[in-house]
Amino acid sequence: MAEEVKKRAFSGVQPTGKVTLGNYLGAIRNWTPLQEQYDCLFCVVDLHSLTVAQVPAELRKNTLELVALYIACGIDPEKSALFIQSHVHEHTELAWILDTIAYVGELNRMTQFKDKSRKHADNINMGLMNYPVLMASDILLYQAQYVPVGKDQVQHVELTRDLAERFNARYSDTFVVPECLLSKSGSSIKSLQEPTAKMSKSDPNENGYISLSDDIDTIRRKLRRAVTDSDTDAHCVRHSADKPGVSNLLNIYSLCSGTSIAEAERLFEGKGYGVFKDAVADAVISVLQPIQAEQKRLLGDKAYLEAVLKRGADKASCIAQKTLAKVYRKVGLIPQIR
Ligand code: ATP
Ligand code: LTN
Repeated sequence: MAEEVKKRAFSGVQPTGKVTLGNYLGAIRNWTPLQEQYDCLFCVVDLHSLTVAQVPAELRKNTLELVALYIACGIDPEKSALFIQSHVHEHTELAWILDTIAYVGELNRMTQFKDKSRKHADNINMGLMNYPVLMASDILLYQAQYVPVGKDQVQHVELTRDLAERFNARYSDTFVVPECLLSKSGSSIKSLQEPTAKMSKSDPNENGYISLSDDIDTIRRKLRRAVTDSDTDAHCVRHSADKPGVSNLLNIYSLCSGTSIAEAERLFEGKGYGVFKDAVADAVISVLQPIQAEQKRLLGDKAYLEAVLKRGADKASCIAQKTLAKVYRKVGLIPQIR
């Protein structure tokens, strides 16, 4: 009997700074269940990180820590390909071809490019502008149908779709046109200090985010300090648009404890923000503690991590080579005789 061909899913996180609870609840956590259904590739996108200035030794450390974190969060290297983007050179090669069909105007309009240009006004480099094209290359190289990401990446996936369709129209059907997979409540976790902005690992205010490596005391302190809303019913734990701070905490509580928002509202009725924030901290700690312990254990076993990365890159390369060869042929490049 012919083996059923599984659809593919691809995603990645940059090894910059500290991975946040937003990255976990919005992206990484949602990857694990996909492994049962799809042929998954999960990548540490180190080349993307270079678009903002990095300290080389820190980048190396962050990259390995992120690999260990993926596994600690439930990515199973037996089921999914786990690899580092720079280990598969086809990513940058395909990005060049896609560059030739991407318009400066559309890249200029990308929200993340505009945000990062504002934040790093002294370093608005070509890589920063090209970032979404490299991301499109990551996805299209593997003919991935699904891309599980947080809300802030939807625009980039839409550009990826546009590039795939443009290439297919110009050179005949080549790429699978991918779709975003968004989790319902985790797709946009907000800053603890500014609950209308997303929780971001590059936030200069460390109290705005919970890092996956924060210890118990830090997690409690940050959640106690979280901005709640100053309204008349100041102690009413309720999810609503006029209470962005409390709603964000309720979201986090619900995702970490498995309790529905409505149930949580009932649970904390009349209890006040202090009790509620402590309960959110307990829920977050119960999720993060086992992940931290497992990540630490894995980082002590470099040989295992290296073997995982080698296997992951070998599997990814096999697929990437096929797609790139097809693309080179379609655009009219002559294959090298070997
Ligand atoms: P930076 O702050 O440097 O822009 P980041 O925190 O956005 O980084 P990325 O590596 O760019 O982190 O994102 C990794 C994944 O995490 C993406 O899928 C992104 O959509 C998701 N993500 C990031 N922040 C959040 C958030 N606050 N809520 C939900 N998902 C998020
Ligand atoms: N831009 C993404 C990271 C990223 C990515 C990808 C996500 C790079 N390449 C491919 C999904 C698929 C971000 O989260 N900032």
